Amino acid sequence: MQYALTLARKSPPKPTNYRVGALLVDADTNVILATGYTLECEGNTHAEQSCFIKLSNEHSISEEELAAVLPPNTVLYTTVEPCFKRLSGNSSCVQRILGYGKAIKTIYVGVKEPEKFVGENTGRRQLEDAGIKVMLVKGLEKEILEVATAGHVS
Ligand code: HJL
Ligand code: ZN
Repeated sequence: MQYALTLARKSPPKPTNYRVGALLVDADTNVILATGYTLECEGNTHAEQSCFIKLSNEHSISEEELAAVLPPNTVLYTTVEPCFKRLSGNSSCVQRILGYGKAIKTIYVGVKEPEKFVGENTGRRQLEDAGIKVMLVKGLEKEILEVATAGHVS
């Protein structure tokens, strides 16, 4: 989670989103499969989405095919819980993750999403209903939120 926070700090501040850092890890070997931060990849990209895009590109497959190359014990670390809805109307990271079936087994989350943009994030429930574990990691909330909201007007 410390590393995810370091990644979040690389994201350019933008008043209408959160600056988030994320990584995909093979929990069996502790190998980092991909890292990402908000707006890292081209376009209006989220941190988790950037991980998915970068790893798919590495394997020369489409983002939708990613599950095929994920190890059996893949976990996702993200400073802010995966979005369930986006003001921009782009597909949410929860939808993307659900699209991979149970390829991602556990998601470690640094903070729940503040209710500023899209109200209560109901994504956790959807993920858990699909058999994906969502674990809140305590201890870095203050730093994560400071980084996430840098550049916000209020
Ligand atoms: C997560 C990110 C990111 C957010 N959440 N988990 N990772 N930026 O990289 C969630 C927030 C959306 C806004 C605006 N932020 O980003 O709800 O413009 O950023 O599609 O709803 O939507 P867009
Ligand atoms: Zn997202």
